[in-house]
Amino acid sequence: MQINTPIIKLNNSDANGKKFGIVKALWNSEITNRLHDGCYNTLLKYGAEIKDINTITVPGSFELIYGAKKIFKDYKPDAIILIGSIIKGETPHFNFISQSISDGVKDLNILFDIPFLFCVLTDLNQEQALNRSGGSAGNKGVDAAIAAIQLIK
Ligand code: DLZ
Repeated sequence: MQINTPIIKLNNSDANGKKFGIVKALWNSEITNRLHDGCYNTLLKYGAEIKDINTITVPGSFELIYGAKKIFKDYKPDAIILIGSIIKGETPHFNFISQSISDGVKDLNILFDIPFLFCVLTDLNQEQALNRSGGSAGNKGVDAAIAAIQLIK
């Protein structure tokens, strides 16, 4: 059974004429670059133009919320995708950052009138992160791009 079937079927031109903001964290950049590639190429696949996709970077996932507010104000996109990778270490830091970001993205969705997509991997180790960023478990950047297009369709 496939559990992540898109609810709304997309046409190849659904992203055409729409503006997308992407905020990418540089922490664990091997993973966030893979997520970004999946996301970016999917937006292009559905008709978005290069001039209409604006990516900014922030140091770590904790700064994604600030980056999203900034790109919202400066660029006025139709949707914003937040890309990060948090990998569990020896301390509870993982829990604080993960919870803060998911709360923050929820708040952005309440406060502003465009969708903010949560493309932040929260993995127990590097292997899991690789699997979910273009490995055996797909690429969550692709999923986030599809969800963004569905929401603004
Ligand atoms: C400090 C930190 C740690 C330990 N782990 C991660 C991580 O796994 N993924 C991530 O995106 N960022 C991490 N950071 C950095 C924080 O997100 C943030 O950039 C710093 O705490 C500065 O505010």
